Amino acid sequence: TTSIGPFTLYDYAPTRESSFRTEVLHGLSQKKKAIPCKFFYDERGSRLFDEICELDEYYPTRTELAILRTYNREIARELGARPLLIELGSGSGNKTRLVLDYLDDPAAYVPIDIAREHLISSAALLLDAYADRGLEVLPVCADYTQDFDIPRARRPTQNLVFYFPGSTIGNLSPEEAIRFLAHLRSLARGPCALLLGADLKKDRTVLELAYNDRAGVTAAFNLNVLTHINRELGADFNLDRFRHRSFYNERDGRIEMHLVSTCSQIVRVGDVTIPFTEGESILTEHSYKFSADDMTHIATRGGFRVDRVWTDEKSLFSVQLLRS
Ligand code: AVI
Repeated sequence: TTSIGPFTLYDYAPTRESSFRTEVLHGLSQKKKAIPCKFFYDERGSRLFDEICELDEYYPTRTELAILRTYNREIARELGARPLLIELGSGSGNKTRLVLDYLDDPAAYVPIDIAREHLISSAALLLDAYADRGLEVLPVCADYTQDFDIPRARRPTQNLVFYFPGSTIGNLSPEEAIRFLAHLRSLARGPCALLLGADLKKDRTVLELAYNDRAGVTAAFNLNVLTHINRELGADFNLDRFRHRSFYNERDGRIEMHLVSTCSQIVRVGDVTIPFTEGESILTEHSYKFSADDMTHIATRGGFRVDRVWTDEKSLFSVQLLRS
């Protein structure tokens, strides 16, 4: 742990550079090239993602917020007394207050994020906002899919609630999602709840528009991963020679985002050369969409059951409460 301002920071973050390079080169050397979607989020990528969340076409953020606003009291009641709220990938924390505000005497708030500066600054804002209620804030800098310990709150509690909004669970494969749920159970070392945002299956035109917005923000977000790699890994991707493509893969129930090479070309990443044929693509993201059955299946195999589901009028998005 290190002391930063008012916080004792629990720090489990790996040295980023080495894993970035290894994972990118591994992905680009596969027969079907891929880049893990977590590398979208450099500073510009995070800003572009925030812009995506404001787009007319991108319904998930807006809809999730509306569901939380409508059902916050009911959700809080379900979460019970003195919960320890552990947010996975807390980011800017704008979905945090909608839940925190209504909780019955929260024991503490534990934001977990890999982006250290972002984590500290949003934790400080939160600490300030809840100063009158004396909320304890215990930030943990970690990749939440990896191992870390849940810090002990000053006020002991048995009521552990993980909070994972935004349908980020959709960016994991079903197998990864199941392993992730099992991982949460082992972190909790006892019964726990998971408040989860999950995007729902729906008409493909609505889905495809959300990932192909007219203003081209999603395209810029997708292409930015190459700029990130150029800068950090000494690569020479030419952004004019790749184009954004995303579509709904009905069979697998997921949006796929790709970067398609518009010509045959050779790209260097440091001292490694990567050949591309014309039309060859790099898979940059999966975004799974869920039916009630999909979620039940994943929950059950991960050692949880679906206890409650809240949704909007059009059934675009859902907030689900899982219990172990
Ligand atoms: C972060 N994640 C849930 C977003 C999604 O919809 O899968 C990322 C995103 N990709 C393109 N637009 C938004």
